[in-house]
Amino acid sequence: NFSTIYSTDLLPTKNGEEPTKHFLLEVVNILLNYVKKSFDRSSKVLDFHYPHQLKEGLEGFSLDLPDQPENLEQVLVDCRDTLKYGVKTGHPRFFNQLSSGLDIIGLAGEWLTSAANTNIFTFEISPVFILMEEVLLKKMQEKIGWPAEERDGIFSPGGSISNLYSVLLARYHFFPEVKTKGMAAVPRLALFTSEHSHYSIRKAAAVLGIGTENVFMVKCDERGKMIPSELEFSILKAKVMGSVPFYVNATAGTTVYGAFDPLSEIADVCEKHNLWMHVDASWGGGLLMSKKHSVKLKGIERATSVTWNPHKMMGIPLQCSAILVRKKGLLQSCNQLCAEYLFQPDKHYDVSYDTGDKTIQCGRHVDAFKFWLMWKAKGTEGFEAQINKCLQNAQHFYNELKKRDDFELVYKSEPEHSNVCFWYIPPSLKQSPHGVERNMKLHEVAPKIKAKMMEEGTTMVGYQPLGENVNFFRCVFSNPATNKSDVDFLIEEIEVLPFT
Ligand code: ABU
Repeated sequence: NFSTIYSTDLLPTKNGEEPTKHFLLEVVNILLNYVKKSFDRSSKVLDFHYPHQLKEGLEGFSLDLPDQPENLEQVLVDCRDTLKYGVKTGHPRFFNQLSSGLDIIGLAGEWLTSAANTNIFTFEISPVFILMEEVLLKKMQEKIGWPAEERDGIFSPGGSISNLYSVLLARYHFFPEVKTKGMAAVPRLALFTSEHSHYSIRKAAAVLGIGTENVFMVKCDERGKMIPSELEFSILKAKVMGSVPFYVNATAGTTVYGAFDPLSEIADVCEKHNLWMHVDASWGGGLLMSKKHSVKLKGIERATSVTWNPHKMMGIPLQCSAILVRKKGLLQSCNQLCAEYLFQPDKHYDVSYDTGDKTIQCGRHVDAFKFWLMWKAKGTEGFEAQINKCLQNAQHFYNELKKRDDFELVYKSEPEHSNVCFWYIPPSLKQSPHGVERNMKLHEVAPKIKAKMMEEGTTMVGYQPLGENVNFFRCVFSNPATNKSDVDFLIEEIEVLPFT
């Protein structure tokens, strides 16, 4: 009975050990139930409620914060309800996001990390985690294929921040005076990324004072891959306009199509024009773990920096992202400010392990441990097997859609990554001639089906327009719990969900 117990009865209160144990065991029970439900195909992916319904409060679940403490019975109800009204991203039928899945070892790693509750800026307070981060960065850089003496890197809070680091480092590499003198000391810069690349490159240009107008969006082919001759054309155009090209982002696994830019050809262009080559492998980096699929990233070893998000294809619990750099010492010189209360140079150990000053943050969450623990538990082969399985699911889905006349694929070639993009063509549109009118109607189909899907809670898949293409579904597979039967379920569900 927790109704008479309050947080003040728990440790470190005297005699708090027993209530603490019972409370935490009850929390574990709630979580175990959630884990079981997440993998149970007869349970829903989500129990959807609109914002106003959640705000109004549901059956004893209120978001309001009290002045008086609530008892632990209520706290446990709040824990249960928070999970009940959330989205089960570990459910085998959740296809909505690039990051999904519920890995038990990863979960244990996250619990342990929270219990340790430390900051990974210095060896002083994170001795074990700092060394684990170093081990992981080394393994990832080995997969990329960089020589040991040139490698550097750091974990960061997500792919967008890792990409921001790459632009920051490239600018500092070419114009180191920017750190002290600011943009007044820098000419008008130009950077290049494909029209299918992630918006974080443009965001980095905005945040860093370069300006989004100085980001050249390079044309892609039908498959969403950057066209190297178009890159070269854009570089020459920028030069004619009086700008100074300095940075190219190539994408290994675009967000929507899952396309891989031709990295070797892009590297040739970068070499020719002396530009920094970054590879945003946030999504595609995981494929480096697979002997079968790593060939899709051929040329990544020629990049100067790489973003890789293990929280996507490798299934590490959010968040886990790394910026990897092939210029040892650059992160430190670019970002260090030597705060004396943290980074004392006269400590009694090798202070190069105080990695915090390489970053643009001060406090830093430990994202390394859960990743390290999962690698221990699965081995490289375990990651390889789960990634191969996800790509097999995508291939199966693509093959099934191809057979049906009520689905149309957005790009015709086979998936390279685990993204499959498609339109559902309802009976009412089957006979419509292709053209503006049909497109206008088709544009409304995916959002309507998605709304129904969320209300029913049976599955979740994303949609978006892209370029000339009206709204289409993007299905992605990153959850190793998903089987072919779940893929078949999605197809049937889209066909039977009534929408008007
Ligand atoms: N690039 C952030 C994640 C995007 C997605 O899950 O669709």
